[in-house]
Amino acid sequence: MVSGTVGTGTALGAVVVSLLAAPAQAATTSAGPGGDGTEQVATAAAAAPDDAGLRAILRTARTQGAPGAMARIDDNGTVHRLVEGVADRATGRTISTNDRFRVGSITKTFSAVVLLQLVDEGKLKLDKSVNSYLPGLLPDNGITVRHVLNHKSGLYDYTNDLFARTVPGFEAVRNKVFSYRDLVKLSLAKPRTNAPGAAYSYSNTNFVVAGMLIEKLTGHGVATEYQKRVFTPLNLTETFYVHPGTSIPGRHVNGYLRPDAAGAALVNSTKQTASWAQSAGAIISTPHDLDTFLSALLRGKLMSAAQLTQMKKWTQVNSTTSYGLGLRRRTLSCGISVYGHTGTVQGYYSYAFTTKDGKRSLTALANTSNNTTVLNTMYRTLEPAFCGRPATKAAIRAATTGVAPVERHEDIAPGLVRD
Ligand code: REY
Repeated sequence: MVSGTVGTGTALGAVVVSLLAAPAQAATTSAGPGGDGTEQVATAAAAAPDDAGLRAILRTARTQGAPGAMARIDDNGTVHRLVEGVADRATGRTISTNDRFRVGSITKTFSAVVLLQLVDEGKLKLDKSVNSYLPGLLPDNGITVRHVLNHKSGLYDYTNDLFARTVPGFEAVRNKVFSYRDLVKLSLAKPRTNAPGAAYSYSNTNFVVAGMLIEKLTGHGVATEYQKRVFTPLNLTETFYVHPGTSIPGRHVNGYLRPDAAGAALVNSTKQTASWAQSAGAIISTPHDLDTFLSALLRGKLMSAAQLTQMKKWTQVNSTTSYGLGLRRRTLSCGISVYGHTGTVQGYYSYAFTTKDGKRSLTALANTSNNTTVLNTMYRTLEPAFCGRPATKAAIRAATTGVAPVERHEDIAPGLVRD
């Protein structure tokens, strides 16, 4: 079943209406009106979201093994909701964009926001050693808070080993409660990937350290700080941090983990402590709340302009992706850059991104994981959401049939992704 677009059409005005005839327009830079050579960014000349293209991608994700897939776009007051398939295989209940789900590493953006607020309050300095706040925690005083937030610490990602075998790895931790120190210890048992600051290497360990910093500097667990600093001020009533609870409160999407063995039945992975992830990946939310969160972040509502500038100091990850501080930037085929994060927890692949001005946001979810094909399909939701209808027939074919070039999911360390 598929729900239609809700809302009153584009709110972007006459300029955009004329652009719709020529899809996939990017924001452009042009000379100032007085011909004085002043550079001005033209007002949001983004093409309208391509609902049909988005729907086709969600359908593809289903044919590739996701029981359900959904997307919500909040476009300057106009809401687009698209759903395909089921939230629950046992009952057959259709997935809904109002359903809650595990957001995985989108949690990292929340953790970074809390730490940058603490910088604003003068309680933390980005370029100070982590060990100056948590004495003796790390083996190298050269690892700074910034290195942790931009994945340049060199701290090994302990999840590589925990989930080397997908279902046994998951079953071994699904009811386990780890302390942050347990997780750091697992990481430090392995050689570091690089010297502090020398290279980008995505690692959950970094955001476990971020959680420890939050706890140390505030005297509270991360649940309290997320609630006080982000969930409550933005009225994110559908967003939760229940660790070490195992259930998703209220109406939610079930997660279905794909085993490594070809053809084996999906494993219902909805219930788990997510203790292996905590401040790196244990938040539960909805598309509405994630869109609201990212929009507020990019509009500068969650920290000072100075800290948002720090958050947007980019390290190039690959040709289309850069990483800031707990924030990812993707540049799309139409030239638009979008800001947000991706997330993977057992049974859930999620994408949440917004435009530079926070005016258009997308959250997309498929309720399976350990399925690289589905992951790459979901990656393609960004194009119809932010670039609009593809300009050529070849691009339309690519968007709907899965022949577009796929990239490795850069959030997961190399050993983890299996086809
Ligand atoms: C952990 C493994 C993924 C997931 C991870 N997630 O690090 C963080 C993120 C929080 O980036 C699991 N894969 C899967 C395997 C592969 O078990 N053997 O796909 O569900 O969101």
